[in-house]
Formats: sequence, C-alpha cells, structure tokens
Amino acid sequence: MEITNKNILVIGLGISGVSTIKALHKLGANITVTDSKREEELKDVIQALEAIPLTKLLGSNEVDLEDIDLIVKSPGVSPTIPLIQDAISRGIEVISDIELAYRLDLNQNFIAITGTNGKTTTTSLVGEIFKDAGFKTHVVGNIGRAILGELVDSAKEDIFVIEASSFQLEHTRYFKPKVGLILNLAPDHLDWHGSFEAYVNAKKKIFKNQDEDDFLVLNFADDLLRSCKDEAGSKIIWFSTTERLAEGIYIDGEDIVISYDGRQNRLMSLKEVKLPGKHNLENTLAAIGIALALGLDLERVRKTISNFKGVEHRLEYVGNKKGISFYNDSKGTNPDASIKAIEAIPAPIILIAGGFDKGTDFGPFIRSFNGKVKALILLGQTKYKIKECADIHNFKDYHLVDSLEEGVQLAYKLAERGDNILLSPACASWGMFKDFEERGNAFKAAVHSLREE
Ligand code: UMA
Repeated sequence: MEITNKNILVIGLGISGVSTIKALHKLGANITVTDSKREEELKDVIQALEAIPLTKLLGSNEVDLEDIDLIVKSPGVSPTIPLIQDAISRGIEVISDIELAYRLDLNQNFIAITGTNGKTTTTSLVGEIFKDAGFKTHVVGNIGRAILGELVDSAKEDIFVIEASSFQLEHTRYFKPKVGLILNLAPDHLDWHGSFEAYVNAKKKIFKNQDEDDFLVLNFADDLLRSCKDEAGSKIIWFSTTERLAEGIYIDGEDIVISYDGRQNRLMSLKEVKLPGKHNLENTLAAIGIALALGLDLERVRKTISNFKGVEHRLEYVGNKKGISFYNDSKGTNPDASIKAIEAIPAPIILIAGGFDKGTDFGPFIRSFNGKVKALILLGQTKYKIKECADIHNFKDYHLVDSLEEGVQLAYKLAERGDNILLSPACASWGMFKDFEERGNAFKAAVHSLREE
C-alpha cells in the first residue's frame, strides 16, 4: 500500500497511536492526530513526537474529514463515536494498526494469536520459541508494544508474533497471518462489541482471509472453535487437553503427544511444563501447534517450554509472608480469566476482585468458587454488582473496600498460614488504574509493604 503524501488521520495518542505516527512519518504520510484528552494530559507523548510534523486536534475527537484519505483507529476507541460514524458515511476507510501493518507488505511472517484468555502468555511463549530457534522475533500487539513502529524498522526475514485483540481484529479487512491461533472464546468486551456474536465474529477475522498455504491452530475442546472447521480455508492444527486426537497435539497420560503427518511423537512430560494450571497447558499445546506449523526443531521447542516460567501479572507469584502466599493475576480482566486462576491456585483462596464494568455476567465466576474461595474482597465500580451476584448464589463471605491497598491489608488480616491471597479482578482496571500493569504493580507494592510481625 502506498502511503507517501496520503492524508492520514490517527485517532488516539496512546501506545498504538504513537507507534502508528512514527511509522507513518517514516513512510512519508501527512499526519493528523486527534485525541479526546487535552494537550496538558498528553504532554509527555507530544514531547516524544516533537520532531514529527503533525496536525494535532486535541481535547475532543472533532475533525474536519474533508481531505482525509484513511483513518487508523487506536484499538480502544469505540467505532460508535460520531467521528467514526461520520467517516463511514463519507466512505473513508477506518482500519486498525494490524491491518495497516499487513497492507504495508514489509513482512510476510505474521503469527497472530487471539482468544479470550491466555493470549499474553501464549504470545510470550511463542516469542521465546522463535527467539530460541534463532529468529529475530518481534513480540507485538495487544501485549503492550504496538506493531507499526517496529515493523518499519524490521527486515523481511524477521518474525512478528502478534497478540491480536478483538478490537484490533474488528477493524481488519485484508489481514492474513501466515499462522493464526484462537485459544478459546468466552464473553468479554460486550459493552464495546454490542453482543457475544459480534465479539466472536471479530475474533474469527483472524482466519477470514487465510488460504491453503496458511495455518490455523484451534482448541478442539472449545465447541465454538470446533465449528470453525468448515469456515476456514487454511490448514487446521487442533490441540486438546481433554481428549486424544487422531491428528493434533494432545495429552496422553503424563505426556504431551504430537500426532501429525502420520507420525506420533511423545514430545515431553507434563512435569517439565513450569506454568501452573490446566489453562496454561492449553496455552502450551497451542504454542507447540504454531511451532509445528512452521516446521521448527521440536527438541529445541521442548527446551524453551521447560524453561518458560510465565509472564508478569499472569498468576505471578509475588511472595510469602507468615506462611501466606500472594499471587498477582491482574491480567485477569474478565470472569473467564479469573475462573481459570481460581482453578489453578490451591485452596484456601482469599480473592480480591472488582473493577471496571464491561457488561459481563458474574454468575459463572461466583459458581466457580466451588468451596475453594474462603473470602472475597470487592473493589471498584463492579463491587456492588458482584456482591449482588454473590448474594444470589448464597456466597456470603465478602467484604467491600475502597482501594486495592485496603483490600490487600484486609486480605492479610483475614488470612491464616497456608492461605493463598489472589488478585484476579475479573474486570478491567479502568477507572481505578491506567491499565492492568499499573494495577498489578500497585498490588505488589501493597504486598511488599505489609508488615510481618
Ligand atoms: N481516545 C480518544 N477517543 C476515544 C477513546 C480514546 O481519543 O473515544 C484516546 C484516549 O484518550 C487515549 C488513546 O485514545 O489517549 C488510547 O487508545 P487505546 O485505548 O487504544 O490504548 P493504547 O494505549 O493505544 O493501547 C492499545 C491497546 N489498548 C486497548 O485496546 C484498550 C493495548 O491493549 C495494546 O497493548 C496497545 O494498543 C498496543 O497495541 C491493552 C488492553 O487493555 C493491553 N487491551 C484490551 C484487553 O486486553 O482486554 C483489549
């Protein structure tokens, strides 16, 4: 796609917008940027972009679209805002950064990873696998590093491992990764997409343009994903932690087995996998599926997996005080993610949850406690909604607090030797924190400041 001298509007001056602007500048575009935040709030960002000629329209998303050729929207910006509606009615294309990355045709080695949960862990593990295999690897996307800034400085043979969110996929049209992966599908971001069906359709865009030369790695245990079989034009590699597959990657007894191209191979023992929980086993099998698709040396893949201890804010072990263990699962931003965390951590658990309301139902979350959660500490916008849900399900051991720090102190007071205190909010951090990382760091700081005596 030709970018030089095109008039491009970037909406949003966050991680994605800044990276997009840097790339567009390098490619010779005329750039306009809008952000609903005021200039004072964006001081640092604007300073970082000082050397780039930019038309800045800040403090609201009001833009005269007369001369705009293309809009690159930051992922979090809702497509329902008047500016985007105006653009659509004028026939101006609105795309996400991963779509522009594909259209630039600078690199063909895109591996895209999506799903409701496990994306970040799997993306990180796949990144490690390719790095260890000797490839120059860029781990980008929803993982906190936007793609475009890195793409314009990369070489043709580099590998891009992209964590793709439903927000990013929704605004793709031609995006076509060499390997796509969908880990699982459960309700999330319903406030943004409008319905579960719309959310699922956005996720499925990961394979929409794939053909027989591409690969799609899918979770056989997920009913919705199993039904994708006839919708995809690519070669499917299945994985499952629940049943043995004629063809695919699965668990047999205590081993991970690969059955592929008429051959069976016991890759490794489950004991070698360091990541805790069944869901992390799914993430591991999925990562093996990607390595298999691209023909990597599986012995080296085995070594990488056995060395991989996980990522920050994802069931991260924080420490132990007075025999009480603390786990930071701030990346548990929806009920399904937190259910998996509760499954993975041994009882008794004191759970800290609550945050921004994305319109999800907390029934399955409360039901998943299953005698494992001895106390629930609630904070943020959703605390009353979760409390009501707990009442309905007859779970009475809850406490409402006003801050995360207060929640940590109360959890510590309630805990006895052998208990596990888990932050897994089941909600986004917005409203209380900038993002899940800030929330996770605040949790760790609060834990470290607890006194042992
Ligand atoms: N803004 C407007 N108008 C609006 C809404 C927002 O101008 O109507 C502006 C905001 O004032 C802000 C900017 O847009 O300055 C923020 O854009 P953004 O929300 O897209 O955030 P970025 O900082 O660009 O980060 C995005 C992803 N954020 C979201 O999707 C919400 C990051 O994923 C991603 O790592 C980054 O791009 C790089 O690709 C984070 C996330 O929370 C981790 N993702 C969600 C999730 O995992 O659940 C999807």
